[in-house]
Amino acid sequence: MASIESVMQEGRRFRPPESFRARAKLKDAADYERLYRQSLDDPEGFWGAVANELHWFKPWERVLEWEEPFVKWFVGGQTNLSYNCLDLQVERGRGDKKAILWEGEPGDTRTYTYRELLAEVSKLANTLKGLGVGKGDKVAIYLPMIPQAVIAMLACARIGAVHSVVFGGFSSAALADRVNDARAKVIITADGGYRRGSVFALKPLVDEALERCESVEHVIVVRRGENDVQMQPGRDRWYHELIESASDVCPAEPMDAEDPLFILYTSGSTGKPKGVLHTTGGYQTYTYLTVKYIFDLRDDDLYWCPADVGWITGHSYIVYGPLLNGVTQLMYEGVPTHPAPDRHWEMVARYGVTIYYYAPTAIRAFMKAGEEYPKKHDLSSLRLLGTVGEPINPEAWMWYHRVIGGERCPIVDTWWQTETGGIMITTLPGVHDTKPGSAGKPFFGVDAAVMDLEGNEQEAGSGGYLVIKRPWPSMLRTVYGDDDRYRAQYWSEIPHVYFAGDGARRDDEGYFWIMGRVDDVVNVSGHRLGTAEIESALVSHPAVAEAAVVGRPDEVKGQAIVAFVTLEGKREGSEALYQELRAHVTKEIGAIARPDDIRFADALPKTRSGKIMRRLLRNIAAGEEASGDISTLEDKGVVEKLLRPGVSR
Ligand code: 6R9
Repeated sequence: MASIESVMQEGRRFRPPESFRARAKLKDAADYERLYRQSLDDPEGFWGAVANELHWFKPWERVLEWEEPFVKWFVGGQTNLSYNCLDLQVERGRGDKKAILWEGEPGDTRTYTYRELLAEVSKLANTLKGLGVGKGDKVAIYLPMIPQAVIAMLACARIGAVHSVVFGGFSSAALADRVNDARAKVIITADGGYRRGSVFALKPLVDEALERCESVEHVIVVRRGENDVQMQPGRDRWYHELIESASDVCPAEPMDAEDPLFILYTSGSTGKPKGVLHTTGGYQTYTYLTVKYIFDLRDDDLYWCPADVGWITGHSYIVYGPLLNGVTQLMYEGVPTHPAPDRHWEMVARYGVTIYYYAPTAIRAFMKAGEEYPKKHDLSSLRLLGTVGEPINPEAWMWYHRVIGGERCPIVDTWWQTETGGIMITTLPGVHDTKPGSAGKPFFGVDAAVMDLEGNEQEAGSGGYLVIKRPWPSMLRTVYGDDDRYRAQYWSEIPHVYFAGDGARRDDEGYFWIMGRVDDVVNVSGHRLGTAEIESALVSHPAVAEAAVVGRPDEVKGQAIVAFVTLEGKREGSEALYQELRAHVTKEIGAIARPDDIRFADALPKTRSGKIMRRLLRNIAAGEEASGDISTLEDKGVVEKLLRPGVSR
């Protein structure tokens, strides 16, 4: 809470630097106001015009059909995202322009022009077709950050297969759950990839997952780590062998605007991750426009978003949005601190990166490592910075502005979600003043508000729930296979509006200040995790009777994971069990979900109706007084014990 209060008192603001504004696509508040008004008054006219900047095989009949909570955009139109990312760029004279400058962690490099990328994508698309993959089939992608991750996504989009990218840091169990939920027919993976100077294996995790997945017929394996892997005859094939004989011409399949493009799993407040479903026409239109205006792209920019394609940021702002705009981008395989904490700055200087878009947690880690690292490099090529994934505290914002941006680069703090598909709230870099800690204003077409649970809009300055009052083009269409869950989760908490799950307030200039999740979702280093998921991983261990997981404020990660655990029978907590439970969660979900702290308790604080009092546990985890109303607590002795030193590991 302390951090929220300090944000509410934040009064600093920064004008767009004149040098930036002079060349910006949009530079006046009036431009923004006019376009924003138009986007709300005439969404069909506004989005129709934007969509027409891309290629359509067949024009749509209607721009928008809304039957709450189900939306259709560009009804009857046919298009293809892979076509728009590749063929269209070649047609527009960008064939020889570099699309991707890739660098592996060990320092090896590879580049693709738009024409070369089109050829590679077509080869893999033909290969997939040869394996019997067609329109509507699901393909799981489980890869390190190598160019084949982008190629695989575009190859799926080209033939109308639906991709489901699973972050390479997820465990085999998490992979199996996702593969089974989508009933994927093919998995595209690699032997391994580089991370912190050594190879991590992926293929063995796929082998393990596949013991539980019946839908998978083929596994395509990219050679990257050169680590030993077992290839199962008939099922597993090497990528390089398969594409060798494939034709590099593969016409893009005309897709209905509402045909599914991808499923991406994300955590919610209940145990099972949700398959967020995005479709084709609206998603491409929205990601295209957001990149164009929010990153204010110019043809000579070198754009870099060092996220992973396993997250929505990678989907929308590494793959689709940037390529739809014909940008040249840098892509990097490894961690920012290898071999030293200046890896990113060294790369920014060496390549001449102009736009850099990354997570607050990384900025806080860079800050902690010390400004001598960025200071070693010439960062003068940078002209625009961005952040995504979690609230940025004003101190980190100021450091980013001063040390990385040299006080000359606007910062766009972009609020959005897996479900929203694209950036929803941000400043426009040539238009708006920035205020450290505030994401800014709604993007075109976004009718955002702050409400109470009854649906009353809150006055400026008052906190409430962040909602969106009408559909936008890249809105999720449903939770894959579960329309009821979609309706219940997003369109029922507050009547007739999209419920984002974040707390927020709006100031008297219409700037939004996001205050973090209001549900049981924790944000650890920008990774979104459901506490229920981690709890269910913990209780699947035989020693654990009950578990409650909460977030605790953390200087670098934003939030750290604290688990309160009661044990079966007469078992006692110990260092060994602590390590064992951490390893168990890593195996069940992945290292990103590993608790930072496990407190062994005799009992968990519960209300008389048996609900675990999470708010109280959050206070205890944060080392705060157990404040607030504990009158419904069943056994007050439980809290006293939890507060006493010695109960934690
Ligand atoms: C894109 C992405 C979504 C959640 C969201 C919110 C938090 C994202 C933010 C931010 C404050 C920002 N979040 N951007 N909070 N300011 N600029 O991160 O998607 O992984 O689905 O997470 O992240 O809490 O609800 P996702």
